[in-house]
Amino acid sequence: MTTGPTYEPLSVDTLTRRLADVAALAEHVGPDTKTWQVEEIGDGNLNLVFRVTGPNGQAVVKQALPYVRLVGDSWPLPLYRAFFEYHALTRQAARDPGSVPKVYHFDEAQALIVMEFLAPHVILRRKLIAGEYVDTLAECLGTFCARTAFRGSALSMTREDRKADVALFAGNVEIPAITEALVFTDPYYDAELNSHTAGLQPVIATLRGDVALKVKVQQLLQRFVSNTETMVHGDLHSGSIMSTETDSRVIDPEFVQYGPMGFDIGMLCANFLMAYFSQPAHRQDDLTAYQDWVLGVITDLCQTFEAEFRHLWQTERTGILYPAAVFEDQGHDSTLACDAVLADIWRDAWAFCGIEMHRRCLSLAHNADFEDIADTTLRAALEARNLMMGAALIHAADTGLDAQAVCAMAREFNGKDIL
Ligand code: SR1
Ligand code: MG
Repeated sequence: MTTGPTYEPLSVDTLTRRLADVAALAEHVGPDTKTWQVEEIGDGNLNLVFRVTGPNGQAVVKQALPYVRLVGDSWPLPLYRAFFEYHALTRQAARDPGSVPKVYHFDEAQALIVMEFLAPHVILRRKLIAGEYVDTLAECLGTFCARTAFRGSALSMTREDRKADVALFAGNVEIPAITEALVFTDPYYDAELNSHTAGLQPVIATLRGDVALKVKVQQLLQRFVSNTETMVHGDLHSGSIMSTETDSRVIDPEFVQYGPMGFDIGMLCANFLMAYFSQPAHRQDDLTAYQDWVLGVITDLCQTFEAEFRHLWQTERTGILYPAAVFEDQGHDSTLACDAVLADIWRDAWAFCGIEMHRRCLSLAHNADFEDIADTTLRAALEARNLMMGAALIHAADTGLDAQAVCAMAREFNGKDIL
């Protein structure tokens, strides 16, 4: 029996029977379904994720649930997110080959994707909490962010492809709506699903009392909902990255939409900054060395992004924007134009970064970097540094900040006793 047209969530007990006829799964796991072992390995907020193991190898089966797993069926969520994730994965694979898991099979009615099981990769957030080093992390992620930003934009795409894609992904309404609420809005008022560590009230009062800050955050939300510069991953945190000691891949693009080019890299930097600020609770030995390494990842990530973006600007600028006819064909260097585009990207990125640093401590869906800290007094002290640096970033984002300046700010906040 293959999957039927009526959606039904899989379980460990039903998966083998229901997916027995999916040739792509049998090919990667093994033809004899009696040998298949199925485990549910999902630890995310939204979906079912199974690992299927057999004599030929392993595969992942990811299936959307019709509600937010973290909250339950009181928060319904469209199954169509699997459709958008599938289409995002195909585009990311084309724009940055090897950066995302290979897709073996997609079933729209069952909202499921069968894909490559990444081994021995583990979720990057776990490595950062454990103090593990990952070689080439900045290079993999900086390249991914630059290539997907550039190749998904009007700097590169044809008019036809771009209009079709913007229209396609505009159908992903409810999933980006989570970001509009949880990331951009809820941290700045007493929203029902919010939670925070005891002791943070004075910091929260400072943030919510800062009207200029709230204006800037709403301006960024305006850009997030109105600016269709490129196809963004939409949820690029350290739980959306899987790494070994030497390799990193990006997973889970169900929050995909067309949005600002600075969004993904900004969110990513925020997650490294939160890893940085939370380290004192996770280790004493090698604390300084590991924190230095995390900040080094941020500077290398931004440097790689910028170098790859400039390279693509020179070699692949075949879209609607900044045509060679206006610059090179008249003997004019377009570097100034590239500088201006990058300046806008960084202006947005550092502000998105600050907002992500706020939401992971103040609204729903906190991150394990802080949540795993059992001593709530220590957790509040570390979160306070993170929250106040987030505010400083949002305020300073339009002053021409670069990664070095951001890392210098992080060192300064890391030495503060805010509470
Ligand atoms: C209700 S979903 C909460 C969070 O989980 C996802 O990974 C996104 O980060 C979202 O904001
Ligand atoms: Mg996710």
